[in-house]
Amino acid sequence: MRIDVVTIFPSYFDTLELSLLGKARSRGVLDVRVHDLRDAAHDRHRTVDDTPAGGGAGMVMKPEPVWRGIDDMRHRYPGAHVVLVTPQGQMFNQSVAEHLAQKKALVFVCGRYEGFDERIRTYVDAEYSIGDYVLTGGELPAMVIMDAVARLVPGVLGNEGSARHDSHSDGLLEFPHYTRPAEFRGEKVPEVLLSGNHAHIDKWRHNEQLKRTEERRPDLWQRYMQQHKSDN
Ligand code: 9D3
Repeated sequence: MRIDVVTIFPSYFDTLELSLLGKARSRGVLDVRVHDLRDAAHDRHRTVDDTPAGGGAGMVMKPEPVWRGIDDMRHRYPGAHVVLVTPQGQMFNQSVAEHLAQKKALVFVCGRYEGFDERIRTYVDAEYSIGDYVLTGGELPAMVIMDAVARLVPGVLGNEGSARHDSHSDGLLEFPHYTRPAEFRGEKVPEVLLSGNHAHIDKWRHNEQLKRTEERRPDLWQRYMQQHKSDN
């Protein structure tokens, strides 16, 4: 998979080398390139922002450099899926991650200031937010999305099985995990997990998933119950 990022803070992305993305990059499974949006600004001061039309506080990302940045990416990768990262976007979640993981080339355009000039939305394929809280820019959200997407790309994770067993991929939270010692400060590992009876263990884990999801995530629980109405 090829991922391009357009940002006015390229150095934010230096830490990618340390993550699983770094390993995937060194193995050649993933090719991530970060571009400075200011390179697409053609004035002497490399201006990427301007005052809001109609007045008001803050600054707005100018359309020309952002458009040039996107256009440049589209020329290099004609099939690229261009994503604008903004608080107004569709909520990013695991199904979006699975959708994006099918793409051969992704471009993330990160915003700063109050946001993009509205006219730039004509030139992108999708727009995502990572949640209802206020951050300072789109860089961290782009990294969050990249991490969630990249680990679904075959060959990125060492263990190909673990991506498929995610909580959220079946719509339930994970069952509780334990390791040695069998007793820690008076708390025992549930006996069933030491029994060696795998049918029994699977049943226990699924039941724990259901209990935990009902208790902590009524929203997920409702959806799961809707989808599994006729199961028994
Ligand atoms: C006070 C009005 N704000 C809109 C909610 C302005 C504003 C706040 C923060 C405009 C841009 C930003 C920077 N945030 C992002 O670019 C961003 C973001 C976020 O803040 N939260 C969750 N997901 C995302 S994706 C991009």
